[in-house]
Amino acid sequence: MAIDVVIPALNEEQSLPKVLHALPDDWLREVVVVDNGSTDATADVARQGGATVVQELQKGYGSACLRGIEELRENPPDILVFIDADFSDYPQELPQVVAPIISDTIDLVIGSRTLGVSEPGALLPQAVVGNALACTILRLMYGYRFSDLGPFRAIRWSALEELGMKDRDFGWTVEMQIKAARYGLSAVEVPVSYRRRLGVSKITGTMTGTVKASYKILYTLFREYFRERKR
Ligand SMILES: Nc1nc2c(ncn2[C@@H]2O[C@H](COP(=O)(O)OP(=O)(O)OP(=O)(O)O)[C@@H](O)[C@H]2O)c(=O)[nH]1
Ligand SMILES: [Mg+2]
Repeated sequence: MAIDVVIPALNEEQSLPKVLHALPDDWLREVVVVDNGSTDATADVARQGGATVVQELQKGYGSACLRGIEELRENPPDILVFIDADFSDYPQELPQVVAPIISDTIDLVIGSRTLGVSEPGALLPQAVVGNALACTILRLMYGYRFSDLGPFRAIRWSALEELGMKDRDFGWTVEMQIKAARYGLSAVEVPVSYRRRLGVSKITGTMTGTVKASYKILYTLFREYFRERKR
């Protein structure tokens, strides 16, 4: 099976080389780094690390992920993996994250930081609370049991196309999970490890990032739910 990786990156020159280095090359066909208007050497270090670099001018985590998908659509992989550029995740755990798709009929695998081991202080309290709340709401709505909205995840390409992902910023991760529930995809979680990020936080480590992300995650959950009920 062909496996590709998309890495959204905004000013991550320090951490991105480590992520690229730790990804298991022999498992992968292509690694796409989506540079979202970085003002540092993110694009250069990505190229040096052997990644395909594409630029997305519209800011936002979801925008970057969508651009990465667009890039691969002409010759898509069987499985697409998403991972952050901040070296919080352990890229060498990729085989565990894709395993359920390869060996089973699973469509979506979430790397759960709640089930795995996190370095103290890596998962900020606001992330722990926010993720627990979002996952509880999702369980009440659809009975799908997730424990995290983690960024390290894998999805079967055909399932990804079915979902028609749209979110351009913070709602990206939860959109994928609630749509998976709405469309009845098979989803599982695997434990992943997590450590404190290198470089500067863009989302959870900042006040505005946390407020915007929390709002957008809850809004996305209810929007999708009521859309479904209307139909
Ligand atoms: N392309 C793109 N990537 C972004 C944007 N904002 C954040 N990122 C990337 O998305 C990933 C997650 O951002 P982080 O700042 O680590 O957010 P977080 O994981 O919620 O917070 P931390 O706990 O501080 O790590 C990183 O790889 C960032 O470089 C954006 O607007 N565009
Ligand atoms: Mg992070």
